[in-house]
Amino acid sequence: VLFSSATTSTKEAVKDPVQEASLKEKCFLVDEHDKIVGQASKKECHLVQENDYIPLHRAFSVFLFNKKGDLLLQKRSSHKLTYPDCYTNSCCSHPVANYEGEDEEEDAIGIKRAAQRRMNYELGIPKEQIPLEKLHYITRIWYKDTGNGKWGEHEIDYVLIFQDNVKIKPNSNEISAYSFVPREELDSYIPTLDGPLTPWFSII
Ligand code: DMA
Ligand code: MN
Repeated sequence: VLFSSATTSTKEAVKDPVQEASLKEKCFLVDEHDKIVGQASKKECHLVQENDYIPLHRAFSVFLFNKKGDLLLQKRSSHKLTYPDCYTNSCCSHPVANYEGEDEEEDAIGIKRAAQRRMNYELGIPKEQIPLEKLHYITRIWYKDTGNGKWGEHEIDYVLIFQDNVKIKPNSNEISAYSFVPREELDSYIPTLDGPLTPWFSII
C-alpha cells in the first residue's frame, strides 16, 4: 500500500500545477433528473472509484461555428488530467459553485455563464463577443466513460451552439491544437487525426 501510494504521489507531483489547482473547483452533483443534489470537488467527480463508480455531475459542451458553418475542433493539451491529447468539440467544462449564478437553471443561464467564462479562458475570446443570448441550448446527454481507468467522466452534458466569426487565442495549458472544419470535410478529416476522440464528442 505504501509503495503504490508513493508511486501515485510521485506521478501526480509531475502533473501540471494549474490543472492540479483546478481540481479544487466545486462541481454540481445531480440526480438522474438533473436536479442538483450537492457539490463535490472536480477531483472527486472525475476519479474512477471502486466498481467503476463516478459521481454524476453537470457539464456543458460548446459547438462553435464560424459564419460559414465550419466547426471549431480542439486537441486537449497533454496537461489535462482527463482525456489528454484527445480531439474534441470547441469547448467543454463544468458550471461550478466558485462562480456566482452558475447553478441558475432558468433558460440554462447558469450553464451559459459557465460557457462564456470557459470560452474566454480556453479559447481567448473576449466575453463581450460571447453574449449569453448567442449561446443556444440544444439538448442534454447523459453518459458515463471510465476513461483511462483512473480519470473518467459521468455527466449530464448540456450541448450549446454558438455561431459567429471570432478570433481564437488558445490557452496552451488547455489546448495544443485547433482547426475549423467545414461540414463536408468533417467525416474524412476525423480518421486522419493522430489521437482519439473524446467519448462525449463521439456521442454528440
Ligand atoms: C468537461 O470538460 C466537460 C465535458 C463535457 C467532458 P473538461 O474536462 O474540458 O473540463 P475542465 O475544463 O473542467 O477540465
Ligand atoms: Mn466532468
